[in-house]
Amino acid sequence: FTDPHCIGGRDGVVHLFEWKWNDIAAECERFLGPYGFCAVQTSPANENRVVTDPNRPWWERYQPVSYKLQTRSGTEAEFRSMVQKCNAAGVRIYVDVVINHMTGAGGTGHGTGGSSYDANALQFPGVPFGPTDFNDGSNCHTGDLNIHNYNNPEEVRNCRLVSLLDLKMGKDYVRGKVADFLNHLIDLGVAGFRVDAAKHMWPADLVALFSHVKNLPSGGQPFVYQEVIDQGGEPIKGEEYFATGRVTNFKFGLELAKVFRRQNPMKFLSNFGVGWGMWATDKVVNFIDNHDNQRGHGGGGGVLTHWEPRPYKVASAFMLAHPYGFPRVMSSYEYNRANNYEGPPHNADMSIKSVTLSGMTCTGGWSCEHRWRQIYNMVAFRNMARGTAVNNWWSGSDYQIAFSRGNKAFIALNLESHDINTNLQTGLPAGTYCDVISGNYENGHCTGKTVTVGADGHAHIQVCSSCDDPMVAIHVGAKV
Ligand code: LM2
Ligand code: CA
Repeated sequence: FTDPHCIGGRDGVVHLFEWKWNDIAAECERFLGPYGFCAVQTSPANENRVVTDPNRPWWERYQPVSYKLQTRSGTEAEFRSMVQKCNAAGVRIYVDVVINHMTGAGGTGHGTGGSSYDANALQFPGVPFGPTDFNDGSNCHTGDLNIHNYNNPEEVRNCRLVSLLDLKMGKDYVRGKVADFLNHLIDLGVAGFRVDAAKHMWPADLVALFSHVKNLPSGGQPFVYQEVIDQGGEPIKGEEYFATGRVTNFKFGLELAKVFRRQNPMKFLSNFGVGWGMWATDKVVNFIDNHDNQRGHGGGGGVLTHWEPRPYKVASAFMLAHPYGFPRVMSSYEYNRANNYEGPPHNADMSIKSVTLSGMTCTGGWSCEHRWRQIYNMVAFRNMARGTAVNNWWSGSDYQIAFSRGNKAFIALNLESHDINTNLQTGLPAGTYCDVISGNYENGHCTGKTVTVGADGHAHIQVCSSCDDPMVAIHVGAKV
């Protein structure tokens, strides 16, 4: 479950949060394929509760009503067509699957696919699930059935997360329905799953569930990465979930936020990864921020986000330049930060607005961090450097570092108040290279600065200190 099934030497997934299936299909063909992204993480694809108070928040998609593939992102036919087009463009699709629970307790209504639900009587006829398919007072002992104490693993797994009706994943019937849903997605061409709220399910139940999930048509188990918020200090540990795939590495973004906010010297990154007490490289999915913690939900706060573009770009460039783990790039939309429930850009009828473009940049409220040059060019850098280690580590002072990836790529980063202005070993063959931070490499030409590497691999490296993007990155795929 740990193989991301990337095609053609690609690496890394972008979370196109709340995008419509048709827009993702277009993005795979016009951008993600050509620019070397391995995969897209979609928002949940199955029917969810229509929440109107507040009006259509992003988090309604974390309240399933059935496993019908009908949401504000589109229909099953649109989903199927997206997967086909993305696969044809060499881009994999991973779906965010919400399988720990159904809607919040209380209330009745309809889902985005027209199925009814009764959260008072625990009835979800669209599946169907009924009262005996949910955990209750027999195995959750908190009285109100909600989770209060994260130091009690039994409570965290058998009781309700923020009142969400908790599925009895220990029951064959429930597992069967969830396995059917996952197998249906695989039949449609999906290559992997982000398992929502994995911490709230028993690892053994996930092993039993995934024993019923089929292999991909192209061979091998689907890629599985499990949302386990383990920032230390609680009894539930991410490593309990390794039997069914990778785990989302929450320490990664917290540690890099401290470094790139200048609260912990950048030069200490020389042994970043396992050396910092994090899990093995093939057990993690790394990210600077995600859709939850960028708005203070899910372990929230403290991380860098697109709202702080300068350190965010430097942190993202480091994530993509460094070989540790499988990286996930967040692609956000703008919202009123005082109303962190706000859903994606929408039309008057609350349907999701299509993503619009002006040149390379997204418009209409879509932030599209994955289309920021300093980020997408580092995806190409990472692909070029695949299979190489960190070499030629240099640190000039606390907040100035540089390193190469074998003889394929080289990066220098500067958060001091003085420039880097020195001769460094780049590890690269002699030649003139395009700095892919300040410009693009197009048809053999560079629209930004260039760096000239001599026969001995050395180059004069100049990295500004007070500029917008205090870094320089070169690789063998962008030689002038
Ligand atoms: C996740 N990962 O493990 C998701 O990344 C996260 O976004 C989900 O919570 C969570 N697990 C459950 O799937 C979000 C959001 C919550 C929201 C839930 C359900 O962070 O705030 O809860 O989705 O929509 C909302 C209300 C909450 C209410 C609950 C049930 O904010 O106040 O609880 O619905 O009605 C009474
Ligand atoms: Ca549970």
